Amino acid sequence: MEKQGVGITITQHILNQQRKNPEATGAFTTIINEMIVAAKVISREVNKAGLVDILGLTGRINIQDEQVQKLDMFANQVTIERMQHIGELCCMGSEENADLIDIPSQYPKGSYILLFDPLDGSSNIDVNVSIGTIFGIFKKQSDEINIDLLLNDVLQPGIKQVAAGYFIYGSSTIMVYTTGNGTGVYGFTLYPSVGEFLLSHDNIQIPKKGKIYSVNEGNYDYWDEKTRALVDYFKAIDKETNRPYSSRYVGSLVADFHRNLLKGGIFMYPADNKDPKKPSGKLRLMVEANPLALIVKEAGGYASDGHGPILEIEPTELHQRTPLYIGSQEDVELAEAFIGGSKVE
Ligand code: FDP
Repeated sequence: MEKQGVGITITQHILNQQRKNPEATGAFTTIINEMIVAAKVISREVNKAGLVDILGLTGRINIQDEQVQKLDMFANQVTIERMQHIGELCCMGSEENADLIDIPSQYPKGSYILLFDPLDGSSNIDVNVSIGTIFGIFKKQSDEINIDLLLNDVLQPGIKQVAAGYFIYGSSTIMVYTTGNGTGVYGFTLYPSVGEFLLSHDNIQIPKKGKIYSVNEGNYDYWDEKTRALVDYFKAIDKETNRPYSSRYVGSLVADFHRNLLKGGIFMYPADNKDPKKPSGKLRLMVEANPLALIVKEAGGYASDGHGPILEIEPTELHQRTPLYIGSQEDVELAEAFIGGSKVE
């Protein structure tokens, strides 16, 4: 008989996953459901951004020394407001806030930590290119409740994330998530007519080797020789190794990552000497690299800082940056060989 329903909704999917884990308490379902509400609100604002006076800069500079755009602030505020009341979080960390965000005293606290980048790729807001929200969830390790003392619980290596995901606000709104531990990666598309995220990408697997490299090549002269040699390698003609690769770079991490996750290839934001304050490149470990690293690992790919797995980095600061090489396993291992110096062309 033909299916009359709308397909598998995200809530149905999470509940099914939860039932497979006898220890699951339902906390995760609550967290994800509320993230979805926040994302739907952000998606609505992104879609109407061209119509109202919400585009453009606020004139404020954020903790990362970058200009904050109005929609970034909106997305940050919506996420904090939606997530603070659910009773499952002990604190949050956002790319937009210098310090950890406490849960107001009128709400109960839980044992999970939510780290997020509310609007990644924000320099693309004004030009209708896809942007997104990235998030990772950790479980608190101690019994601490004082916000000033919770940082140690937050600074866990990415491999300890209990879940990670992202939303893309593009030609359609998509959510991709994993709960780690071999449970797989799933993608859902928001169907505006029913207002639900429906399963559209079941058990995503990234090809072992791709044909795309994604990097801001305008930084070429700021890179060291090993990084330049790697990019030169991808561009060189060689039939046997299927080169040259194609270059694709939107400049929105979520959008570039999502394309390569589905098609294969490598995204990189290498270390550079452009700004002495950011010797490890531009991307943040806790709110960008770690969540995407867990997703790519679950999809059969790999994420490295050029020397070893992103997921094993022991963080020392909430806003620390890291070089990032992420995507198809063989391509990222090749990048490591170049950056580590064992491969020279
Ligand atoms: P944005 O500054 O527009 O928010 O992390 C931020 C980020 O975008 C990533 O989404 C993107 O991959 C990268 O920076 C783009 O940086 P470049 O402009 O230096 O290429």
